[in-house]
Amino acid sequence: SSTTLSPYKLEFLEAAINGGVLKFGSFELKSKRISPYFFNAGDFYRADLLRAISTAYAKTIIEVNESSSPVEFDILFGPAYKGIPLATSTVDKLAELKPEKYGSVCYSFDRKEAKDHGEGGNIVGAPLKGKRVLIVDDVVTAGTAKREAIGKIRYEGGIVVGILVALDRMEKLPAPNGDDPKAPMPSAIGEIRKEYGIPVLSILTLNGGAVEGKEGADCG
Ligand code: OMP
Repeated sequence: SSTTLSPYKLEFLEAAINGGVLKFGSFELKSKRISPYFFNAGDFYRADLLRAISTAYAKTIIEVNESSSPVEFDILFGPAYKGIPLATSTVDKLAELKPEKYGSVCYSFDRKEAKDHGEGGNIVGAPLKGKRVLIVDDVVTAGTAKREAIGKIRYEGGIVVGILVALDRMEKLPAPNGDDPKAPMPSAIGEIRKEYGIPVLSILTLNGGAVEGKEGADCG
């Protein structure tokens, strides 16, 4: 296919590859499937890389909210641990790019372990009760981590309005044990959309076949 990426998406892709965040080779996924690439959001630890990803998330949000199907939210939620710097840096970038619209959006994230002393609670940052929450995270493979985050947010009284990931890996759910591993399975992101009735947005969509180069070069 021949698609044109907008400049901010291209800059993000270049930063991810040059910074070693998006690696090519042979990697075992959480689902046990072997993939020709792996995207590790924990590797955006250098200032320029963090800036590249927060800019790409922020611009994706701005673009969606200027489209005919906006995803309005009060709080950007980054599931611990990798989601924490993603959510905090992205609200900062949103306020920089469009202060009149995003100057008062908030961030929050969950604790991995419940705290039973001090201020208590399982959430750090903005209280979720009654607020519209957009989850920001790395990738979706099976959707397990996203389901867990949705559960935690709803438990605190938050309203999950969508999920924003960096990379849509276009993963299919693994075939159940004993089934033909080649049987057609629904997409992991599609299942989340259906199950929760929320949009799942991504900066980039990466198709395994295309990355392996099986489709050949584009002409023209
Ligand atoms: P789900 O939310 O269950 O789909 O889990 C996705 C998780 O897979 C991520 O949060 C990572 O721990 C891991 N992962 C990546 O980070 N990058 C990839 O490219 C692929 C995976 C993976 O193992 O599938």
